[in-house]
Formats: sequence, C-alpha cells, structure tokens
Amino acid sequence: MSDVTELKDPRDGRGSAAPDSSDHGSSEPGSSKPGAHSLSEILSQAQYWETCLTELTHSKALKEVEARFGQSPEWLFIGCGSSYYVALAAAATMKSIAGRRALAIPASELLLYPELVFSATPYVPVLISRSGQTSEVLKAAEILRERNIPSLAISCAKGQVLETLATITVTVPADEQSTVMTRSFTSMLLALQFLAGRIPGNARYCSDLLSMPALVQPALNALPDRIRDFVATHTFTNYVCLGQGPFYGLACEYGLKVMEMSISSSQVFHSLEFRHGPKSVVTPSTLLIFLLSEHGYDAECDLLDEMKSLGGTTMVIANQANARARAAADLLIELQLPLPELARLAPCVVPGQLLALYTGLKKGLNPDSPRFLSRSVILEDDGSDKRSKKPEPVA
Ligand code: F1P
Repeated sequence: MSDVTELKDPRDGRGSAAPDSSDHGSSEPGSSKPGAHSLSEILSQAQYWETCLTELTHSKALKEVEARFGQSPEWLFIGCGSSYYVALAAAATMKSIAGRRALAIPASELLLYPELVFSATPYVPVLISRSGQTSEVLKAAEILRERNIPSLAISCAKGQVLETLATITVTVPADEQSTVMTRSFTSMLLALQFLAGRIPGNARYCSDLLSMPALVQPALNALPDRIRDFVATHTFTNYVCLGQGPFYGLACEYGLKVMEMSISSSQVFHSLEFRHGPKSVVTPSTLLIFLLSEHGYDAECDLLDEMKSLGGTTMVIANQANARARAAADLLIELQLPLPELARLAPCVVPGQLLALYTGLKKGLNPDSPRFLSRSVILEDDGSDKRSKKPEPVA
C-alpha cells in the first residue's frame, strides 16, 4: 500500500508555466522546433521550484515521511541516469544538513551486488524515478518489499507501478515532454533537500530553500543569451565536468546532459582528481567546466589556474568569483545568491542544461529527443531495451 502525496502543478490556475522562450533562439512550447520543449522546461524551473517547495511546506505526506522515517540513522538514495545523480546530491545534503549517514547507488548495484549495498543498520531506501517506470528501480523496489524494508519513492509521474511498491510516494509535478530530464532533476533534488532540512527541524535551511527561486530568477534570465553566444563562438571536441562534495553529482549531470542533448563526449571527475592523469587530455578544444564550491574554493582555483595555463578553455560556475577565477574563466557564470551552498545546488545545474541544449542545436540535432534514448529504460525479460531508438545520422 502506498501513501501518495501529489503536489500541485504550477500551471494550475496560473496560465502557462513556461515563459516566452522566443527571445532565446527557440519557439513556443508545443511547437515542433528542435529543442523547443527542453528550452521551455529549462526556463520554467524557478517557477516549478517555488510551487514544489511551497506545496511541500504544507504536505501531509511529508509529515508522514518525517513521522515514519525521521529517526532513521541511515538513508540510501537509489536511481538510474539523472535520477542517480539526484541521489548523489541528495545524499550529500542529507549528511550535511541532517547529520545522517547517507549513500547513493545506481539501482543496478542493488540488483547485481546486493551484498555490497545492504546494511545491518536500519536504513531508509529512497527510490528516485521521474517516470516511476524504470525497470531497475522497480526491481530494486520489489527486492526491498520482499525483505520487508519500508521505502520512500519520489517521482514526477503519478499512478505508476513504483507507487504500488513503495511505502510512501511523493509526486513532484515537474515532468517534461522532452526525453531528457531538466526541471524534474532540479525539482526532485529540491524536494529531497527540503526533506533533509525538515528531519532535524532546520527551519533556517528550509526557509533558505523557499527563498531561492525568487532570488535566483534575475541571474537565470541572463543565462540563455550568454551561453548561446558562447556556444556559437566556440567548438569543442570534448567536455570535462568537475565538482567536489555535493557538486560531484551535479558535475555528473552536466556530463550526462552534454552527452544526451548534444551527442558529445564528456567526462566527469572529482575536481582535484583531474590532475592525477586525466589532465593529459587538455587542449584548447577541451571545455573544462568547473563547479566551484565554497569549501574547496582556493584549491579548486589552483586547479583552474593550472588548467588554463595548460591551454584548456574554461567555463566556471560560482556563486561569487574572486579576481583569480574571473581571470581564468573564458565563460564565468555567477549566481550571487545570499544563501548557503546547499541551498543553491538546483540553480547551479541550469548553465549545464543550457550549454548542452545550445550545443545540440548548433550540431543540427533535436535535444528534445536524442537518438537511441527513450524517457525511461524499460527492459524486456531477456534484459534488452526494446524501446531503444534506431541510429540517426549525427552532424
Ligand atoms: C530516467 C532516465 C534518464 C535518462 C534516459 C533514461 O529514468 O534514466 O535519466 O535521460 O532517458 O531514463 P527515471 O528517472 O524515469 O527512472
């Protein structure tokens, strides 16, 4: 039996959630112009975040989650693809904000190496899936049920099988028409961060999250034109995405967006790991993307300087850049939010989404619907993905 809480869609009673995207090189939502859906979904995020967090504040099911799972010392975040990267960032938040042990795993790890995953301590499994349909996540949910381990699910689609397998399901209304996850990624992450704030009764963190969407909107408005111009004037052969701590999961999401939306080659590292061998790939046609943290700011700036001196092209995402970061960045995105680091993870994802979108468009692709991909991976009994699309030419 699953207790489902469904949050309201921001479009209800407020007209279209998507701002006019025509100024940013694409068309109105609903048109078939390449990338139109993704662009509108990316640009609508702050509005979705606001609605999602406001609804969560009053959510009955969130209270039930707190009552049922709030004392648990250990949390296990589980997902596939982008949802696994949500899991990585959510686990980092749960550790820092709620002081609980937390781990993130791809669902396949639980299926193939359960002995490495199951712990003797009671823990809460959190099953993350936009579609609520992904075979590996459903299989993981079944295994948890067989072991009588109560679970929490978070999804963007209601009425899916995942709901019937999880003990409590929170549904966030941030689904997309596009294949690729953008606002569902950031909205599910925010919902889990809000939960991490509620568990220890950290009212300050919850209120920081609630204030973030309105504070960040002006910075987000400026992004599409800047990133589109950067993409138009540069050509890259490969992309390297770097982040530490809670930013590592975001760097993984940057790498995946670039692969999916622009069919480009990308790699992801914990920032300082990049010196230990991978830096040999740096050329001017390598875009090195630095998600600068506050914790590691100086050490990450040392790396940024070093990679710039090796001839790499750099994109830097920071809350506030100092003169050093400014000098070493070919493209600098500053959010300038008066909020702590863990309340600003969701907006840090947006530059990567736009970079991937505009790169795909420049290559003549349709980032809404990348080749070979479907919105979720549903495996047949023989383990194959029968919905995998046939090859299409790449520019
Ligand atoms: C989502 C996902 C996506 C990915 C791909 C396949 O699964 O893994 O991250 O872009 O299209 O599906 P889910 O969140 O629905 O389980």
